[in-house]
Amino acid sequence: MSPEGEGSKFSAESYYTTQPPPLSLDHDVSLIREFVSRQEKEGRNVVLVTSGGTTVPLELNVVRFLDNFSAGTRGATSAEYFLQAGYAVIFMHRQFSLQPFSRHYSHSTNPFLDFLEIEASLNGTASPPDICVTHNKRRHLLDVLTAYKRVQAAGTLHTLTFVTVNDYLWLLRAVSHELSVLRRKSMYYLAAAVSDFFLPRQKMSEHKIQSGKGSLLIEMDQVPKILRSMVDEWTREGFVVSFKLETDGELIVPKARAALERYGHQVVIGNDLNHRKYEVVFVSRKVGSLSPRASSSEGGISHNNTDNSSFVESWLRINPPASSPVLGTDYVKEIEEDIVAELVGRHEQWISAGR
Ligand code: 9Z3
Repeated sequence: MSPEGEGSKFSAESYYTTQPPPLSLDHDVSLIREFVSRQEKEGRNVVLVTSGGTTVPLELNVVRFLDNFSAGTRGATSAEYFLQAGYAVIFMHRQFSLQPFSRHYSHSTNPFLDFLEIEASLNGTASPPDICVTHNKRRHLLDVLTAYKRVQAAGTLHTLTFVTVNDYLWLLRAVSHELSVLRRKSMYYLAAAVSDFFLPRQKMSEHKIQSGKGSLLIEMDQVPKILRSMVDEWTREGFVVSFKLETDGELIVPKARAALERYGHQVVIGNDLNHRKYEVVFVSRKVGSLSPRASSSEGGISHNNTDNSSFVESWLRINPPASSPVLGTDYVKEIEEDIVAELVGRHEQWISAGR
């Protein structure tokens, strides 16, 4: 989402020394610590999934803010597939964006009142009418509910919320520190759509910006590129996967390569805003081509590998559904199933390479 060019005024370090942490940070961190330590004892790999958009408030007493399109589908869907693959998941998402399991019944796609029925009470009995699930929706609901209950019983999902880009940046650093004790057994799956621009606390108007002056001019600062600190300082050999979103398809691969070059992490998944549900590209270093931290592994997707010196691209595609999916009838393929399967394989190789 970012334009290339001049460096940001804020380095990661100066950002954290000048912008205030969210009030709930310490509490959130203590819960994460407990979660990570339990998963470590139980021998699980843990993935941090970030999901949804971030807001940029324009006032301290916030009336207006800048936002973006992300609904959190990618993150919520991927979290389910990671859980299915045996991972423990820290699901760090934008408040009110989609969540694993409940996403199947969001108010816009499948409003839950539409698949519940009232069963009339039997003749002659005084009992109140009962509720049941519409017949052709039962199979799907049962599958979702079974997976949800299994995850609850195993205690493998921990959710955290953010709203502003500031909340996001503070949480990301703190969670990364906590997760770094797992070293190679940790994965970072950065699917949230993070604003590239923000208004530093020091430049914000305390009260609602008044409209009396006519037009409004606001100059925002660039959000610091925290991936470098994340790779070099916050995580210790964790497997880091970032996403690159573009609206011009031609830019995806060059931008993804540039990000790998700059930050030295393991994988960039490139996607186009309008095709993101059916097509993504994995960009990584070729085996033997060393990143600043270590060598990364090459994946096994078999679609058009295009070489450019030290990078390899692997396209992943699924067929768009012929029409809108109807809940409870046909199985609908989700690209996240294949994204996660591919990453789980690469992460296994990453873990083995460290032994
Ligand atoms: C993505 O590219 C995600 O795949 C989407 C998912 C946000 C497109 P939805 O939530 O959409 O399912 O509606 N996320 C990362 C986007 C981003 O901001 N990346 C930054 C960039 O491209 C770098 S980390 O510069």
